[in-house]
Amino acid sequence: MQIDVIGDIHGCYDEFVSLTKKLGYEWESGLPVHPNKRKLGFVGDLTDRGPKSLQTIETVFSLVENHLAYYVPGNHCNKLYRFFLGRNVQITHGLETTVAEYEALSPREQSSIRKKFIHLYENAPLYARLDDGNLIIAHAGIRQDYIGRLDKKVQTFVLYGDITGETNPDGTPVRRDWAKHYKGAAWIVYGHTPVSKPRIINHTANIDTGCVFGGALTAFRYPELETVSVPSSMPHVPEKFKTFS
Ligand SMILES: [Mn+2]
Repeated sequence: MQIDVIGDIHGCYDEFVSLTKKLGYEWESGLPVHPNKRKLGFVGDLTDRGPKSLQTIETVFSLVENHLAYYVPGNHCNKLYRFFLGRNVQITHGLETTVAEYEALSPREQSSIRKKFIHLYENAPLYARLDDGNLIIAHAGIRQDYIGRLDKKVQTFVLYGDITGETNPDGTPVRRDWAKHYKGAAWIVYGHTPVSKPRIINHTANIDTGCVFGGALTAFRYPELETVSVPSSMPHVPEKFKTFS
């Protein structure tokens, strides 16, 4: 199969459109369609902080419904899902921008987008195993020995990364560098931790190049194993980008 996996969009819809055009997708139908029948993949975190979260949901929903894309959820998707279910979630960490877009809609439009997102989320796998297991898309990645499992431990890892439960001095969770120790043959394509350049090691590719923090939006092309990026229009927030030793 041929697929272009897109990193964390976080409402940066205009960059998403630019990236798909750079990858050769055509928008005549209102959706990005590739003349060579390539598909799109999404690592999750479609919404929050950026300007066009709801338009991003609309487009990804339609792509998945039309079998043009694969989507797996991120931690921001999980929180938005719980918000749409009416659960008592904190409207923080960027969710406030998505909620503000939502609250500006008419009740009818609210109902439409809420139903679409709930449908998208409830029908998404925790992570996607594609190309006979040679390609895995998982929001924060996945350890080799977790592949095939769906239990709570794996859910936490896939949505939040290899967290220790401790926090850094700046309040962010401590995340272990699982990719450094990955020894599998399958390619793991993921996002979640913003990096200034795509980080490709040991058949893992972190393609969250921090678009919403002024970095870039990146795609990983499979089976070519190449990345393609477009610059962000957002202000640059350098402290949001992780560096690895
Ligand atoms: Mn995330």
